[in-house]
Amino acid sequence: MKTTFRWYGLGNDTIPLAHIKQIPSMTGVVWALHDMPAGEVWPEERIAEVKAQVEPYGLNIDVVESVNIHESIKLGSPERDQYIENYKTTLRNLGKYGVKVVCYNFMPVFDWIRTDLFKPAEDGSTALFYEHARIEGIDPKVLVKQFEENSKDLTLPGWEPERLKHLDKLFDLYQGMTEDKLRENLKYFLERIIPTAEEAGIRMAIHPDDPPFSVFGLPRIVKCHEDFQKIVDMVDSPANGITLCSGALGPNLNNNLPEMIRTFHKRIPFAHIRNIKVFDNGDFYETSHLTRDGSLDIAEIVKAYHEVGFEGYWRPDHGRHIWDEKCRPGYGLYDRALGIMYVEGLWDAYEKQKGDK
Ligand code: DNO
Repeated sequence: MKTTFRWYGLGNDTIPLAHIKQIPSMTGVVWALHDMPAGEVWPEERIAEVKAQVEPYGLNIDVVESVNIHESIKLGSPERDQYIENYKTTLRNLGKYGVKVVCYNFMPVFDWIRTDLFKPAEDGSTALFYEHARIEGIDPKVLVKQFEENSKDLTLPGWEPERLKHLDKLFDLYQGMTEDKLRENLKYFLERIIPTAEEAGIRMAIHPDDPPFSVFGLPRIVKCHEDFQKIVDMVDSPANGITLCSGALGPNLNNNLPEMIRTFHKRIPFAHIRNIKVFDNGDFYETSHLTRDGSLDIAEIVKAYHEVGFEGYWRPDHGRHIWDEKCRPGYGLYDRALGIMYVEGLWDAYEKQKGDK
């Protein structure tokens, strides 16, 4: 599998490309034009610019996370066709510069949701945290305000001001939206863009809902094995794929990640590997990648990828904030680099075991 690292772009990330390159096994950055509003065409010049910044470090730009989906596509409203055309143009533009995988999500209104960005742990580190009791009954606008105050002036992916400006209106538009209707809208989108993705040499990879259950009454359709089956069946093409994110699926402990990997590996171009600790009441926080630190068996997950001969891209996911690092919530250098060494170590051990047999 090919190791990658999420990077927010020059001037928008605390981590220099030179440092990313020094992480053992590193092949490329996972990037996006974070300032592009959902629905707009990504101009070729901007894509070329990122490529020119990254390649001198011996890193590639093969994976984009994310090209966000305009809300009209999720809602199935009449303007969606124009936004689908724009999406296709973006895919063609990305394909021209060698992009191979585009990660996206289909979560209404919000992308991922947490209640704390810097929750202190006993060892003095901090990490992202989700607390059920604080979500229940809270006005989403209050949560957004807290996020803005705590995110240290950085725009968080999926929490772009543009998206959140019209929160009340958006919630109104989703009144009556069921999982089935949302699924139909995803199918409509996939049927139209997958042929373009194929031509552009791109594999689309839908990211699971994070957390994998309904929040604020909004429907969720990418949360478990059955949901993935429905999605891969919508358009039967390798270009219609999945980002298998262990941390997003993990809060539902019934999600059997090794089994999902064995079932869907041919449709997984991109893997996110991270651990979380889930409490009995459903709260969870993000731990180190070590199996023994969290509720997910990362060693089994990596074993499953090894067994199926996974050759796709993977990245460590949200890390804790350690060693006093000042960084984007979840996206520091140190803990994610440690995560990579753990996962690569497991991989080597399985590889060696295979040789010994
Ligand atoms: C947050 C991320 C998400 C993820 C998108 C993928 O840290 O896990 O924003 O990138 O959901 O489309």
